[in-house]
Amino acid sequence: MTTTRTQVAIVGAGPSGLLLGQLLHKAGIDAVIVERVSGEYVLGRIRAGILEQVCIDLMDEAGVGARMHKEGLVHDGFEMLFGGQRHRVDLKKYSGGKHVMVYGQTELTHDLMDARAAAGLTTMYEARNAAVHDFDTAKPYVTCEKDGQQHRIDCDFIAGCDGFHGVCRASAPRSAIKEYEKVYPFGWLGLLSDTPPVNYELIYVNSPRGFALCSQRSNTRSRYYLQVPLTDKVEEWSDDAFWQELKLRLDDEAREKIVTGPSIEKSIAPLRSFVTEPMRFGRMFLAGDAAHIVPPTGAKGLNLAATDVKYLFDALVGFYQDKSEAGLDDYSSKALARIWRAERFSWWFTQLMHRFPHDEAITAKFQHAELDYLMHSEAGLTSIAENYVGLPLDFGARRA
Ligand code: RFL
Ligand code: PHB
Repeated sequence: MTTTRTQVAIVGAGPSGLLLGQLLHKAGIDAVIVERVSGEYVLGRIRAGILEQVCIDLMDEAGVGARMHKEGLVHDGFEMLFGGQRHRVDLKKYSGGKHVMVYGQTELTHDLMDARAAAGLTTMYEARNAAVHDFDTAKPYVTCEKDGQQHRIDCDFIAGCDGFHGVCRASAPRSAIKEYEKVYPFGWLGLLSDTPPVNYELIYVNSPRGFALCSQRSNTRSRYYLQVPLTDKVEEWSDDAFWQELKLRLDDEAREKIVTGPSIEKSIAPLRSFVTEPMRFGRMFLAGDAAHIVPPTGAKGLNLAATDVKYLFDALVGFYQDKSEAGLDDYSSKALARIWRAERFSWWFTQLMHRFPHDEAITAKFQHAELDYLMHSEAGLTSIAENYVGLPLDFGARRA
């Protein structure tokens, strides 16, 4: 058994863990990250694509924003297609000048990994059987195995950044935790291809055949999604079948313009809304997907993870630099207030855009009427835009 000591032991090297590690490093706080899989495996997961301003700002605060600003695509709006017609949501106009940025989770993770490696910071990849101990005391620790060797990491705090299937949330006492969950009766089949995007801005589609999304990673790389039944298997979907179905859900202009090509990646993601309360258990704090999941319709998952990290980082800085526990005490309630707002928006946007099994014909009519109202109302457009670009970090406080 080797024993090391650090201030913050972080479980999970996804975006949450890596961003927290980088921010702490910049503030002179020591952290060790323990990750179950390899770095290549983490980078191979194709996930989020849209960054809100708070996430962009955090990458800058962590000192890793240079490539993102060079390569990221600024989007001032997106389009909604329903009833054969496209309508634009002008994010800039309706959110007081804000925008979002197209920059894939893979790229963001890459930048954080590179910065961590360049600073010589410790990430234990392929660490098996991680376990968290004594977080109800002032001397918590993490254990794991790597290359047949047992490791123990003594720390002041544990950051549970280990995603939905991680060990941290699972180790919290059942009597102290409450979980809220909704599983949707469909999934998203995603396809990545080296073809130019069909449109500069994203197109969210409500069609009689189900939801579709035209997204992208760059000017030469597209990401498209189709709502599919949960029973579908990715192997059953040839590239040709995917393109054919996507075209059926688009409008004439997009159908004619779309450039198809071989997939680089294809996968089905289930859709879920999930929240854990609280997010603190003594000296263990959950952040990101370890504590909550949103359906991807509002592009909120990665951005919410980033704001959890911001709140946790500020709380840890308060502890180490100002000897104050106030931030740590407030972390859970502050993060959860923001999380529930994003959960509400993601759930609402999901039910507005998808076909649910056993829906009556009237449901599609209600959806169209709501979409039609939203696209022609200043209040409706403002509501969508301010939620999509991300509510300000002090949202509740400003209106209290
Ligand atoms: P992650 O990215 O899941 O990272 C957690 C890390 O913890 C590791 N881990 C462990 N390490 C050590 N010991 C253990 N016992 C461990 N158990 C797990 C894992 O290997 C992993 O590396 O969580 P994090 O960092 O909180 O980041 C959150 C984001 O990844 C997530 O919110 C988004 O990707 C959600 N999401 C999407 N969000 C969007 O905004 N737009 C999207 O299009 C989108 N697509 C997706 C998604 C999430 C998906 N998942 C989780 C199934 C598509 C998928 C398939
Ligand atoms: C993506 O590009 O993967 C993406 C974009 C917007 C969403 C969901 C996913 O709402």
